[in-house]
Amino acid sequence: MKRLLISTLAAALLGSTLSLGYAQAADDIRPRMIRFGYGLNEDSNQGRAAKLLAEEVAKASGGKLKVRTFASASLGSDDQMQNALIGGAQEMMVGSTATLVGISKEMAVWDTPFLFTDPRQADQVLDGPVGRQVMDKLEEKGLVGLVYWENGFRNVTNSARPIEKLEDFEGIKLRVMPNPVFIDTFKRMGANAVPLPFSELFTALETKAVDGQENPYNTILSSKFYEVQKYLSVTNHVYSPWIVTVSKRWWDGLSATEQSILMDAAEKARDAEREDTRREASQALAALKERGMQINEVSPEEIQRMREQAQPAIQTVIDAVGQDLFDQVQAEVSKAAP
Ligand code: 2Q2
Repeated sequence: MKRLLISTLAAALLGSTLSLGYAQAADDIRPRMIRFGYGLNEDSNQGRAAKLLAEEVAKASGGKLKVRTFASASLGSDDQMQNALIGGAQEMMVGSTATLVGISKEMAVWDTPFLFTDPRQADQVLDGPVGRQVMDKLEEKGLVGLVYWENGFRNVTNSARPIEKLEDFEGIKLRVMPNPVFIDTFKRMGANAVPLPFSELFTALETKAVDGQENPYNTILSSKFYEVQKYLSVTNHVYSPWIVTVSKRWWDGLSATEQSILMDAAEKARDAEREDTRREASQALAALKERGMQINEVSPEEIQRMREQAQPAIQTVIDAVGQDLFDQVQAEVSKAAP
């Protein structure tokens, strides 16, 4: 009996040693250092969510998985980090979906001007099947998308004049994300659209290399654009998602347990981040006014004119993502109508 027990134990031990030799046991957690980069500073909605994600991962892994956060593009711009993930030199990041279109063209579907009218509508579509489908396209390019976070509705700031009507864009040197749809949209509005990575934006505004930019209230506040921009014009011309991505090369070597710890933490951080972002956005206009910005709401009639002017840029989206995906997203948006 005893001998039988011993030999069974020995066989079990041998079995597990052998299988460990080939692949990591599915429920294993190994000590790992995970570099998580992002572009905004620590004291931003992006920074707070990154910190929360790191805390959740530490908690769930008993401290074995250590997410080390790198703020302010200290690991590089969105583009540079994406390539580091693909090559396996960095594990994790959060950045704009709009900066991913050079790698995965389907991401451009979120660049459709005026696609969403309400953040909850965006949540439904992004977290639903079509959002997942677009995200899953990243895998063939060496990235794994975990979740979408909220960057938010974008608004225009500049140092030349308030944008009250379409014609006010004329000749404004406007920094845009390096993204064909954004470039096209703002050229059509009459602006001189200059693509630049976010990490170069503050300096470009400060030195007047560009006159303006467009980003959600939260970023205008946390990146202190109010120090170098006078006018904020409420256009809400597009809803910008952020996306948490990991290196596929690295992800494929994780155990199922490690993967689910990271996924759960990314989701928890997403829910908290969206709340935080919406709360902050609701108070941001007052805060920006206090800091000296001159704010104007663009009238619905002028928004309509801008919308019509931007309409042909939608063809740029369709050319990138295909009519099928474009239509599918439109259908999901109407289903999710607020
Ligand atoms: O204008 C931008 O580039 C921003 O909207 C994004 O927030 C920026 O790309 C961040 O993703 C930087 O990490």
